Amino acid sequence: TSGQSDSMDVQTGPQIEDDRTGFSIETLRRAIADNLYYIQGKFPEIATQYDYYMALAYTVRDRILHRWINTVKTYREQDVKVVCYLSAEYLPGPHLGNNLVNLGIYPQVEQAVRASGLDLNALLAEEEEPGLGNGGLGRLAACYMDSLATLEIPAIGYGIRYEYGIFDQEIRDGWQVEITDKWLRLGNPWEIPRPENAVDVKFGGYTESYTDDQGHYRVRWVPHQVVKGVPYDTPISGYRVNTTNTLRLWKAEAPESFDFQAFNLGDYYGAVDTKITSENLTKVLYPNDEPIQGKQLRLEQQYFFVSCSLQNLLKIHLLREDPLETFADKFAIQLNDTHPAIGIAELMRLLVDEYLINWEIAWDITQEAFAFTNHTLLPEALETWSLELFGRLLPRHLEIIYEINQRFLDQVRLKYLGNTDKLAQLSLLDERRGKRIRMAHLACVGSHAINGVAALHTELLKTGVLRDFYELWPEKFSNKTNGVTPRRWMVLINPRLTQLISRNIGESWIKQLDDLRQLAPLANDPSFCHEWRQVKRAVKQDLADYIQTTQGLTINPDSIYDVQAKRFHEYKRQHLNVLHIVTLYNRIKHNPEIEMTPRTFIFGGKAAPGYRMAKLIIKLITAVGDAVNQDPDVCDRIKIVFMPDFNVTNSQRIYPAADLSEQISTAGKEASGTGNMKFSMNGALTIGTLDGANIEIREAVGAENFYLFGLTAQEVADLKASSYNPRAYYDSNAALREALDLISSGYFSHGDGSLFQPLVEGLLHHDPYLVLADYQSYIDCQDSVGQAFQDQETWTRTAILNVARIGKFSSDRAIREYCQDIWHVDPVHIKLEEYVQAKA
Ligand code: B1H
Repeated sequence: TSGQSDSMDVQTGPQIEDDRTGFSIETLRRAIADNLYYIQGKFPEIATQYDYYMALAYTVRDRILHRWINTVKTYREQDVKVVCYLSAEYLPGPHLGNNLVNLGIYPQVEQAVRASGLDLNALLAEEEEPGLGNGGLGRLAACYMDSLATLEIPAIGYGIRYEYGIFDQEIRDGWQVEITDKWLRLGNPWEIPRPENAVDVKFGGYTESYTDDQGHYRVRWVPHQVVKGVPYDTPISGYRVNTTNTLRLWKAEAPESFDFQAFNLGDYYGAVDTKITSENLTKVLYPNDEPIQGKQLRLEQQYFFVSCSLQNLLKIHLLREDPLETFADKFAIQLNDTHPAIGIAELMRLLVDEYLINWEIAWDITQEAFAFTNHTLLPEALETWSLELFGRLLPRHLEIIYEINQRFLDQVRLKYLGNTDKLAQLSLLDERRGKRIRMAHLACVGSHAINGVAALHTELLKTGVLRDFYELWPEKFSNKTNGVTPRRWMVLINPRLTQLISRNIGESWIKQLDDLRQLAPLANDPSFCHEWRQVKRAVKQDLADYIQTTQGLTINPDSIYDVQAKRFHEYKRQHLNVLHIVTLYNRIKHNPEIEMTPRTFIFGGKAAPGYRMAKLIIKLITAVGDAVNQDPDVCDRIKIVFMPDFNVTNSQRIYPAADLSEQISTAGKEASGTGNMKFSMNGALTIGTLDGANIEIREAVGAENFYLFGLTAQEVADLKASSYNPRAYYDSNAALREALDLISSGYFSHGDGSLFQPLVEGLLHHDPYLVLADYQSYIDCQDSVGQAFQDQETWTRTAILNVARIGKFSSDRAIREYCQDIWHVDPVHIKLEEYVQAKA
């Protein structure tokens, strides 16, 4: 497709410029005023900034709707193949700014807002982001939705409309406190409810068999409860194309009929009760990143949104008057980890029980339709459900899983005659530890494609958790290294850098990120390097101003901004970073005159509310900060900042300002990481281990432009196998010993030597993530970072080369690979019908 004519469509717009589609500054200004009056019901004298935000949001939404309707219409008419992304989490971030970028109307809107006597940045700041995810997995889904639309791929994202998303984090007395996220409190201008497309979802009860008219044996599921799923649609616009895909999120409600039944029986409270318990289903997101919580409500959420989505797909398919046999030619369903893997059993149930298709045909359709992405190797994150709980909630699905398993194991038996170990290892049922269903096994058996999210991760899947499946079906496996969208993570959040780049190499890189390569020769151009440094300096000043206003802390924009921003988890090793800080602090205390490159250590991230060690690490960071930031001996050579409530909105201030990106997980533990890519795109250098996508980033930018330290995944495995003794590192390393002793002594906890004991004792006696083993290598590497920063010219050159070579990590590249290798879908160009015609 030609990008040229696409943008022409957008720029020219319809012939008739009316208040709902026009792009001129005057039309936009009038539309905002109109929406303030007719949507918010306010006049300027009493309107708040939020009212104006809403008026503007609706103004932008109107312009999107026109494209959205054309998109849906085109998909319907052209009978195209559609990607269906099933994910329990989405972290799209604030919509307004992103839509302005993608529609190409940022400058016009800025002026229209100014003409209304307002400031666009102030209005953008009013938006509450939908925090419908925990971390990388949910954000990846959002980046993929952006790339799908930008590449003009027909796609629907299905998920859950949690009423309360990920909690807001506050820091009180240095500890994390969780605050309920009431993101819908003031309304959501980006969603359109579609109650007419509601579907029923069954739970509990029992199954019974019957013989149909033709004498076929059939099964019927008699549920104990029915919940209604109501879809709420949000438009996802592509960059400078008309394609606008749908993010369809399901809300649980009580079916009306149930209320009436109970009411007629005089059980008014019972009826209200049904309503309450139904609505509980989509009330709140489970806030655990990685370790899954095997709670009944969580399984209910998973089944609820998957059943709604698959029923919806079948309805669309039949509306198009396509025969069921062609279902997999029209839909490619991607499972974002195992959270929606129950979809495999649900599609079988719908086809076999409800649409009366025979098992073999239904199974072919299912396997052809589904594909599965694994996102973690951590054993505590591998989903299993007890047979007891599962059978009570989904009795029919349990039978279907037994049937799938029996047929699968029959096949395995033929291949591995007499090998009962193989059968036990591959089975969908884990017979040890009290009979559990292995969701990853269900996902593998029911899918035609299985992928990991970075090269190392995929290799470890093939030799580790999924090795038996790899041996059985090597052709199903492939790697799809993650990517992030440069529209949000460069253009939107770093306008200064964007302008500098585009002024020098044009704008093609925004859609073809590999074009950033044209920057490489400019790394040797002193005036370009000078401008680059000015941009970085200005962005660092912005963050310093923000930290000054929000926390009253002064930081030095000429210091190294050394940033670790991600969920708190022991495997991500924020405590290794702290050991470095305490080591530097000890050096200063021993020798106050010591030469040291000034550093500002910036942390951000949430801990799961029940994860005590992660919360203690947050407390340690703030405690060390309290001591070090005050200490006159330090003379501002070290500053520690904890930025509360790390979410998409707040992260957007952080990535552009970083000099150094901390990617220091224990090798083999971080499946990919995506923050690593966002930092690099904005010109930070990485200090990291050979883990996840770090390895590929290092290959892309060049080993000489990347700060590598630590054990390899193989060395980690070997060391753990040979009875690792962390205490030996403590005994033999004076600086390490001193750092740990200072923490134990109560120096950072008002003399309370017990506070950080669990942390220090854990490191000395278990240290499952090899913090002590990697300590010295990390310190040495950090020393060379400190040295290198002294030479600003070389540092800048390295930063430019990082950006010039980061093209691979665009989510556009990742999505193109999924389209070619797994989904077999093609772009569909959306032409913009004239508005008047479209309405008629
Ligand atoms: C990732 C999760 C995850 N992997 C369970 N697994 C969850 C697992 O609520 N739960 O139960 C929630 C999240 N998240 C992350 O996925 C990886 O750790 C990152 O390395 C990776 O970059 C990201 C996207 O692939």
